[in-house]
Amino acid sequence: MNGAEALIQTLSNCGVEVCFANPGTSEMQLVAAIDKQAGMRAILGLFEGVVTGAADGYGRMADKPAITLLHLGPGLANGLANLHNAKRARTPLINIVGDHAVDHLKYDAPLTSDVVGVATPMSDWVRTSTSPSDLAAAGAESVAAAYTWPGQIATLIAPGDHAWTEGAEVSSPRDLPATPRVADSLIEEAAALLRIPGPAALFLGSRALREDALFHAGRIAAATGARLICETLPARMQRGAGRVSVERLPYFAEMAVDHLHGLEKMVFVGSPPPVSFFAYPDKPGWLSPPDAALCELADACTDVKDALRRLADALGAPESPATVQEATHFSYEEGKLTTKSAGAITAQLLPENAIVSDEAGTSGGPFYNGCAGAAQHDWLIITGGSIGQGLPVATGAAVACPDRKVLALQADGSGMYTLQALWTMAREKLDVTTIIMKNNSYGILNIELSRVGVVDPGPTALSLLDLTNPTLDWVSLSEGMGVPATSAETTQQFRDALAEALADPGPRLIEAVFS
Ligand SMILES: Cc1ncc(C[n+]2csc(CCOP(=O)(O)OP(=O)(O)O)c2C)c(N)n1
Repeated sequence: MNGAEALIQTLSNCGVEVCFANPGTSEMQLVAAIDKQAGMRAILGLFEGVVTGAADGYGRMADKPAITLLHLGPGLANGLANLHNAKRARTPLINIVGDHAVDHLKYDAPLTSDVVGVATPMSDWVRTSTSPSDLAAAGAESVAAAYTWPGQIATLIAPGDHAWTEGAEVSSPRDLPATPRVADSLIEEAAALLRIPGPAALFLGSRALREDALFHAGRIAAATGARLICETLPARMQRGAGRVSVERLPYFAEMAVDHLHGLEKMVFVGSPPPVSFFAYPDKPGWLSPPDAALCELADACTDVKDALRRLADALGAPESPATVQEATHFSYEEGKLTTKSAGAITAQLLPENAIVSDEAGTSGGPFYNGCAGAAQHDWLIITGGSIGQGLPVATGAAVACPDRKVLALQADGSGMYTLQALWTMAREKLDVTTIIMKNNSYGILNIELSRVGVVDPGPTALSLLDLTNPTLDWVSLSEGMGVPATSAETTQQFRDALAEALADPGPRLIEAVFS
């Protein structure tokens, strides 16, 4: 067995089942090894941002790592922006990055680069294999690193000669690291704070937004009257009618400050105190009320469900949670399609147990708000603010959950970063319905331009925020990659197109043109 075969067998023995790949010459042994490995599904992405974003979507939904297979420093570099999002999402994920054979590095051949240097900023764990027999051992360690609660980015660099040399052995799975639990003293501190009368909030993030953890947050709300608020960009949020509902902190700093205004006590579970996304002249960066008492009970790397359950019990909370979401009645005006009507129609038609990948940009509000009281679903958001996440994450989520409908709510500008994901959806016959929010603009940047204080911007500045001349034709782009597509300008057209797409188990795209 060569090193590549030992590595892939080891990863498979550790439970890894999916490889998202965009390989090159230095990864050919690994490609051959994956070919021989029963139980390892290999999926090609036509750009590395698709590969890493798909592994992120898979990890968020499967709660286990997929591997990516990437080509030396440049291939990894192409995938970094979505690894940034995955790192922010605390997704379990393993990158296998090929490199030149060790003896070849001295020649400084064209693809030579500092792979560790490229990997480090967007990885939690980086390791280069030191010998042919070490490659599989490093693979087993990478799995344990990726599973470090709630998830980490592990990057393993595999020199070509370590992959091709015979005589390697499979390495056994490592023990997974234990999940830290919050100390009793902190639970008591948080309970004491919440017992003091006055406006309070539980501020939730990361795994605290899963249904089982939210249940205990709802119990705490029932016992104390505390509001439940969550981070602006959660990795995965379980919501819909019958689940404990949470207020999501607004994006813009001044709105966020208003949202939290008047709170005297805040307890943080799965999230640090929130800060504004960017700094602006004369606007706050720190969003919590200056006089509020802040208690950081449990960070994202601790067992937040356990912390919420123990806090609820310490408070003598009832078994029935507060703030349980009621089913909503959806209404909208017929006629020209707007984000409001499209959001309501989407909420109305949302299938039970759907997964929504939300990179809808400025069009997204009515979809998110509309779906609050819709059928139960998982909502995945762009965690790190690095656009180009939406379609790849939808791809990976569909691979992880083949029995669930995936909806990609995709702003047009962000969609263009990684639209090759449509091809992977078509090739793998993934059950993803994409809705393109066609506003022909970098809409948010038009808003930000005035918020940072630019007055009277000139035509050159505006042209940098505009997506016309030429206008993008998403129906052609999609069909060119094998995904059937249609355009909708009215509520009737949109409703018909969405109903048809949701009834089809394969990929579809709807270009929603808003008035
Ligand atoms: C990797 C990356 N590059 C650039 C940006 C800056 N940026 C933020 S939003 C945006 C455009 C968003 O336009 P679109 O996706 O069409 O959504 P809209 O604002 O129109 O709703 C850009 C370029 C970013 N956040 N991430």
